[in-house]
Amino acid sequence: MITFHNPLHQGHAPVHEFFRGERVPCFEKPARVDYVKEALRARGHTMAAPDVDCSAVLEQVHAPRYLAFLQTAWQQWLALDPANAAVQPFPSVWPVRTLRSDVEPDNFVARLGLYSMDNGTPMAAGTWAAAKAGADAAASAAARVAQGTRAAFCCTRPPGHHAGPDFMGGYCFLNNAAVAAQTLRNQGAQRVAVLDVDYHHGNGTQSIFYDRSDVLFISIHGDPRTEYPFYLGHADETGEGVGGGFNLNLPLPAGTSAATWFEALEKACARIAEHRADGLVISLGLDAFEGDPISRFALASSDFTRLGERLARLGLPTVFVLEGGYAAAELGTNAVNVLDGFEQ
Ligand code: SP5
Ligand code: ZN
Repeated sequence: MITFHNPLHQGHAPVHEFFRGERVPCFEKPARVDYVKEALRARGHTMAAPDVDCSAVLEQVHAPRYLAFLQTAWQQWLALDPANAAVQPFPSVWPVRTLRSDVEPDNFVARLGLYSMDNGTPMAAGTWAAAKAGADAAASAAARVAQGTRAAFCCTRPPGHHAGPDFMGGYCFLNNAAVAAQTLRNQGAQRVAVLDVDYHHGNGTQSIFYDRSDVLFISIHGDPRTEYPFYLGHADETGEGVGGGFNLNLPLPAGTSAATWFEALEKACARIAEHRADGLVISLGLDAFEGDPISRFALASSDFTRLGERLARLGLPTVFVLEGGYAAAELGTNAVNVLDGFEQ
């Protein structure tokens, strides 16, 4: 399968994140994509650099003030103190209920809170460049599919599905899957479906398309009553306005077996067929894997082949976008199993 990789992903290399009050090494690390690229090469997939500038599409899915902030965030951080080059900024205050989110404080860390949903999304010097090149790779994959190629894969990090219209979160900065879906729409698809199979609910993608009927969003994920991102992804979220009925959440309890997971996949596939989608984006998180260190589903590596086979039977032009998956050494096998299952 033609794969668009992100040539700048290694510039996004924050060192630590917070977990239970402790600083721990980042789960979302450059080696993840290196393992996927290694498996792609070993199994004969074609690799290409991004050939589309997604800037105009980014403005269709993200707010201008968020994009402006993100683009220069690291320089703003260094302007406070050159020694900050060796330190990761973390937000400390968030504009929750009753606080104002229409003001943009002069204080950088306060602005970081305005544009973040959590303190679990560390930035580094090359974060903007990496996120932008990744979104370019997603747009490139979608453009290739819009031009008639059956399927394409965007192999990138940082991931994207937690990034909402105007915020980062969950290791995500720019919503690559939303960029892919919007690119398909811009280039002729009438009805797109985004199916998110990452262990975590794709809250960002849901929010971006929540009031739209042209992009159906479906997610199979750990029940947010116990799993991140907690505050979205519940079964009663079905869309709003003309988007009513065009959002389907299929939360499953932590510990769910592969058999039950595939039952949810059947529901998702039935809804995609009912939508008469003419383009499909898969938010391809591999953290439903039984060996994932931060997730609690039980898919085996062979189940990812089965996932690819089932998605192929939808018969749709398909863009795969890499999301999460933290069992780094198995990530290549699991991701490429989906692609090979799709193509066999
Ligand atoms: C793209 C993606 O998969 N983002 C996931 C973000 C999850 N961030 C919260 C991590 C919480 C880790 N909980 C670990 C429990 C380990 N026992
Ligand atoms: Zn995830």
